[in-house]
Amino acid sequence: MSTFYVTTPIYYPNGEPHAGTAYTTIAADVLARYHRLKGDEVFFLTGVDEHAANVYDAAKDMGLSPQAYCDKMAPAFIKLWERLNISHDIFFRTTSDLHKRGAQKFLNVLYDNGDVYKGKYEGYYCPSCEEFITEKELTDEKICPDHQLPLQWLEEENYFFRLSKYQDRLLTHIHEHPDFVYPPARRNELLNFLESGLQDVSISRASLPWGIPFPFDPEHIIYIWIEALSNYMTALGYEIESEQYQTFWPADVHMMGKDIARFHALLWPAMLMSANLPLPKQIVAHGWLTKDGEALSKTRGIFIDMDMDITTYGVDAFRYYLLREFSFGNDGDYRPTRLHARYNADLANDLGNLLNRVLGLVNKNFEAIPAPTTPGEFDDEIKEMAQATVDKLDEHIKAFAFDAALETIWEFVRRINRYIQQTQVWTLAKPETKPRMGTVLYNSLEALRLISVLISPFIPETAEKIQKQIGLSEFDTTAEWGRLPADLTVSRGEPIFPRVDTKHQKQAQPKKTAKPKQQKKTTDLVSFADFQKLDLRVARVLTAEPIEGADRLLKLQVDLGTEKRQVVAGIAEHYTPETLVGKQVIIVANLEPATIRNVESHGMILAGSGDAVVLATLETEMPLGTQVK
Ligand code: ME8
Repeated sequence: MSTFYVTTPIYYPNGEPHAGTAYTTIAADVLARYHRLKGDEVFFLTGVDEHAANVYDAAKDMGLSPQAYCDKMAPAFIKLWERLNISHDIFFRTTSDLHKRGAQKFLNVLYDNGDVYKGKYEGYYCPSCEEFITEKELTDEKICPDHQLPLQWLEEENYFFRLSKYQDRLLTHIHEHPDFVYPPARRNELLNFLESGLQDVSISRASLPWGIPFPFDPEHIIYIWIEALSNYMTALGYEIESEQYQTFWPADVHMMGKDIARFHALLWPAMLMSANLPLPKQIVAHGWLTKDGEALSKTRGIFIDMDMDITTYGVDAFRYYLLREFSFGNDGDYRPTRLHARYNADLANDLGNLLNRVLGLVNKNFEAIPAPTTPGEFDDEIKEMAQATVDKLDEHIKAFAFDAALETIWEFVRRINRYIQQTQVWTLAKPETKPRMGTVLYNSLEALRLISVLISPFIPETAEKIQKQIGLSEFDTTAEWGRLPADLTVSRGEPIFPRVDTKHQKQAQPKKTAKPKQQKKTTDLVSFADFQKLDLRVARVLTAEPIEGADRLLKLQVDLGTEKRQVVAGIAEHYTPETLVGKQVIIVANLEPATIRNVESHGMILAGSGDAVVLATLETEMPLGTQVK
């Protein structure tokens, strides 16, 4: 069996965990769950980095001992990971004895191999980065470039690690392993940094009150980054070379933000080279989450209110949004309005409504899931697309392209919505077409089962809900077509993404375009500005019914994504109400309301109008509310 070992950074517990730390941890969770799905033996580590100076200071501010402070903070992380459905195998703390003994052993090995020596160090130090600032980075103001906080001048006798000795080997390794650092832009940055020359690093701090003592000189404390990085091995049982350590080291993926890529891609591998140990396979550094374009900052009060968003939309919507919206290697600006829009369009509409419609039709027409006895048009295409989706997903996950992975799954979701339309399955209830109806519904449910498997690493709660509603008693993880038994009793189906009405909804509505300037008109031509006044939107017909005493009219309820409307349409001679339900249409959304035969109409549906009347629609389905230009 293949193994897969993935880690997050161990976070400083000098404050509560926040959306940035959640982002990394959710991404690592997706990898862990995906590999479990594929049958790999997975180990997923997260934890806290407790011996930091910032932790010591925070404890002092609270009047607690550093250990008591850490004991108080660790549960806050565990609680958030539980809420976010993180499936870690270990929550590791660096104040554990297992870590302390392992870190000391590691240092002894570096020392025995001749890579640790004593020297004098002086320089400007940033207590927040826990790092000396290089000459190149130093400004006249002596401010940390990352934290914008004053630097401290430090002078002391330290132990040093011979990092410079490994410069060439590191260069060779990165050149020979193009996938070692992801994304490529970060790799290039590191190569540039490496080529400009590495200096030895100080790895001890004299007489600090908080930390792990040097094994061969207890007056010194091990520099936090040295012991912190070693956690990835000490947690596995490096100290006694346990079976777990032998099974999982080296790590497959160290996941982190771009701020700490250099420690992981240069310092950590150099230490492992010194200890003659195998290097982690990939260092994956994602971009920075910002809020309204600004860096998150406790001091400046810029933060993402994930608690509110999770309470409003649910954990899965939060996980989905983070991974679907941003390209993983790049920075991404968090916007609740976008979360709202994705919730409505992708989750509630594309996926939630699909499940509801299919379950509704099965319940109405069959006792249990019908057998697929009657193949027909589009079936083979659907099956082929299912397999192609599984394959593409694998490629995207290997490339850490979580957004593309989700888009690939959603292309399949939308294809199944179209399959329902193309087969007009709701019209097939007559005895002669019922076997075909059963087959289309079976295929749609099997597609939904497969979709639930593919989304399970990203939104595990939803995946389980879908399978339960389909009637599966145990979660079926097979990503292959044709597994669904034909006799299951499906449930009535609660909406898996109930409509959310919040203040975001208003903000989520597309901005009205600025009032265009008046232009001179000719009698036959309409100016572009006039045309722009039309607000044309994609909508879906929810219900359709005749209007008493008006043979040509139908009363429709349509869904625009952000709101529902009643519209009267003169299409009754050309469409029966049943064939309209579920169809995507284009509506003029800013038409003055009118009362037609005592029925209010809030918009107009576009249709080709000649001898026949044919509804205008888009070539493929698009999110509800999309503007048509
Ligand atoms: O650096 N956007 O811990 P830390 C995205 N203890 N990710 C963010 C983020 C943001 N705005 N802010 C933080 C440390 N992160 C060390 C690690 S590992 C051996 C030691 C995430 O609490 C991102 O993963 O400062 C970043 O790398 C990490 O939190 C830094 O966490």
